[in-house]
Amino acid sequence: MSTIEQSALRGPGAPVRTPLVSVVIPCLNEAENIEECVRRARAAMDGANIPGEVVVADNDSSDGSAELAAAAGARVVHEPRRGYGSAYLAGFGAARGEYIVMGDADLTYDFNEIPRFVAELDQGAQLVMGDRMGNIHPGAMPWLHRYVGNPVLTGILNLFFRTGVSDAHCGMRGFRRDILPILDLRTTGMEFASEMVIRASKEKLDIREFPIEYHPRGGESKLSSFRDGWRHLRFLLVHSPTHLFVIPGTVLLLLGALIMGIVLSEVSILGRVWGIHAELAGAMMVIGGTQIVGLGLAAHAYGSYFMGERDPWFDRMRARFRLEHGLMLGGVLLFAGLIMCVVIFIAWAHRGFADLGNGGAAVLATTLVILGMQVFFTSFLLSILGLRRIDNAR
Ligand SMILES: Nc1nc2c(ncn2[C@@H]2O[C@H](COP(=O)(O)OP(=O)(O)OP(=O)(O)O)[C@@H](O)[C@H]2O)c(=O)[nH]1
Ligand SMILES: [Mg+2]
Repeated sequence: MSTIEQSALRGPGAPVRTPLVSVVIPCLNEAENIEECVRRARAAMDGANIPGEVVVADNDSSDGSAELAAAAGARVVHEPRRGYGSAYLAGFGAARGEYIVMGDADLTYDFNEIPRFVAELDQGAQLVMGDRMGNIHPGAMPWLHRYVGNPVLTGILNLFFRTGVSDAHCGMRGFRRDILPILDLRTTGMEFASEMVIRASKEKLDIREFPIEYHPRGGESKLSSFRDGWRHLRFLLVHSPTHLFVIPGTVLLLLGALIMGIVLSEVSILGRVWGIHAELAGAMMVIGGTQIVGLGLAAHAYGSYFMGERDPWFDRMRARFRLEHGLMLGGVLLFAGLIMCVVIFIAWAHRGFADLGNGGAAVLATTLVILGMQVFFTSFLLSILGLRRIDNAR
């Protein structure tokens, strides 16, 4: 029996101690729309016989939105700290329903969809996302958001985190309230929308979606294209050290090594043998790439050891490589570089300290010395980051 049916069976006179659904609406100066939003949310639940409440999380509105929401029948919670995420966190904290349905206070979302979200949750979904992309009404979303911001940011989010969600910024969603401790949401701004999807996906929750309509907004938009777009992008990058550091660093390192190999083997490419300038560029890429990969490993270690993140890739690395492997590799590179320096010096002495040669070997020798130091000391850093682990002898 569905939870709606169970609740309906309690009958109109029976006391319903906890509402089944809390519709939570974040609100910042939405006097033009908030009453109608509350009324529509209420009507949708009453019409479907869903016991529920409407919670408006007011972000210190100065236009009387909070009073209007309360007069329309909402329970109002006040959150003085500005931001879409802050408002939602306050609203979630006050919600009492088993399910929470989220929607903006601007009449862009159709609250008649509430029963569909509830039905999906009843059937076992833990997070249900609306997908606006095929049903955007004229004037509802600016061109820049429709064709650039939303698809690009959703594309990056899915590339990094493989959530499979079609419209990661859709503000109408439903979820079971008991997933909140699992999600452990923290962000305060618009990036809250991304955080929720990424956390749910990382925790392998049952995420479902269905198409909904998106209507033109009443009142003034609170979204700032570039500031909020950047907040989303920044969130995606700092939560994926693999894409921020490890992949770009590895590509740079391999490309640099290839260029150095071409120069040192003196093969003719593009009609000429490459010289010391190409080798310097290659060396710069190898050194920079190694540094970036090292930072990525440290970021993975931080996430895994200090943030308690599940990180199968890093766990596999840790199982395969111990501190001593890194020290050995660093030591070998350092030793090879130093030996080359000595050889160059002896050859120079043999020439009576006159001609130092074209410098090609010296660039390789210094690159090896720098790499050796980077690998040696980064290995120690990774080991230090893991000191608090029980199996900390790695
Ligand atoms: N941006 C923002 N929104 C807030 C804040 N506090 C509450 N909100 C509410 O969060 C919801 C989302 O803001 P919107 O301006 O609708 O942003 P959006 O839906 O991405 O953009 P539009 O398509 O223009 O509506 C609205 O209901 C706001 O009233 C805040 O500090 N900043
Ligand atoms: Mg909106």
